[in-house]
Amino acid sequence: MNGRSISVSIVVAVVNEQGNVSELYRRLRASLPISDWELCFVDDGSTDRTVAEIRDIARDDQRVSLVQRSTRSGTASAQYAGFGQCQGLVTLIMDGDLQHRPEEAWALVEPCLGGRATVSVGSRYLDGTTPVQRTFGRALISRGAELAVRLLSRKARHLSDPLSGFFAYRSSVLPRSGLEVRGAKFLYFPLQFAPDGRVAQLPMHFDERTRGQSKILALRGRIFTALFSSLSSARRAHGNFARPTAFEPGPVPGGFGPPRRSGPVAPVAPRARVPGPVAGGRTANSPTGSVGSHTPSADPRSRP
Ligand SMILES: Nc1nc2c(ncn2[C@@H]2O[C@H](COP(=O)(O)OP(=O)(O)OP(=O)(O)O)[C@@H](O)[C@H]2O)c(=O)[nH]1
Ligand SMILES: [Mg+2]
Repeated sequence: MNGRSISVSIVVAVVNEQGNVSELYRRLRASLPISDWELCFVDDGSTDRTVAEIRDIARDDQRVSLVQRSTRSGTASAQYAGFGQCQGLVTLIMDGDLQHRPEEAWALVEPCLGGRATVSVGSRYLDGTTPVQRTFGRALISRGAELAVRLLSRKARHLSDPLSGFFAYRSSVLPRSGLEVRGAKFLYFPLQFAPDGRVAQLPMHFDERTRGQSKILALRGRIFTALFSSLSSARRAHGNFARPTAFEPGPVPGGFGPPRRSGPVAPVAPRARVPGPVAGGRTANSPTGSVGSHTPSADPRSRP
């Protein structure tokens, strides 16, 4: 982005997501209320038209970039590789299959950009979300995985959706290189590094995939190994790196609430409205909010 200051970097790991990447870009561009963002796709050897589509987008919009890796090395390491190429004050991680709504991206970014949270996590299980449709087997695996993560991670214990792949964090919380990132969930890295009480949760919709195929299904029994691998590498990384010294503002109003299956977790004040209409006639922050109100004086873009 040639030395321009960037508020938000959006990192999207993809494998064989043709059609989805173009629509994701279009919807993000239509819904983000700022223009100083960048979008980085990290592709691990797609065999369809995904890479060609991303190249077409990047040719027309310099804010879009592509990191190409030759082998499938897992979502978490792809997301960390993308983060390493980005410069934004806040980083947003989302999937490239449109199960995360681009129109809801800003709602996750805003608490971090406003300095009220270090990490903000999208949850599929708070009020205002659509129920996640799962087959019995898939639901059982998900609940087992959630339980395992809660038992093993003090940091993830209070999240209503500890397997979320839709989250934002202040980029200063993590080093941009040097961490060994493994497994399927990158969330545990910013979470591990974030000071206690600085994590917000927000309800997010989770849509059905309409194009391409789920890659997580191919993991089957290895999903647990992939999760433990992420958790243990995040814990090790945190132990090996000094706490970031970059600016971290005061506590998040409300911070964590207890884990709940319904209802907003943390208090409380209505979320700041995002200006402008977005695709499909929705507003970007249609679900109810769960973090405190915005402090106008804290303009993050003026911070170091
Ligand atoms: N770069 C990269 N991207 C991946 C890899 N595995 C999955 N992805 C991408 O990560 C995102 C999530 O993958 P999905 O297969 O949809 O997994 P999921 O959303 O956790 O699971 P579902 O609920 O079944 O969709 C998608 O954008 C995939 O294309 C990988 O090894 N490398
Ligand atoms: Mg998916």
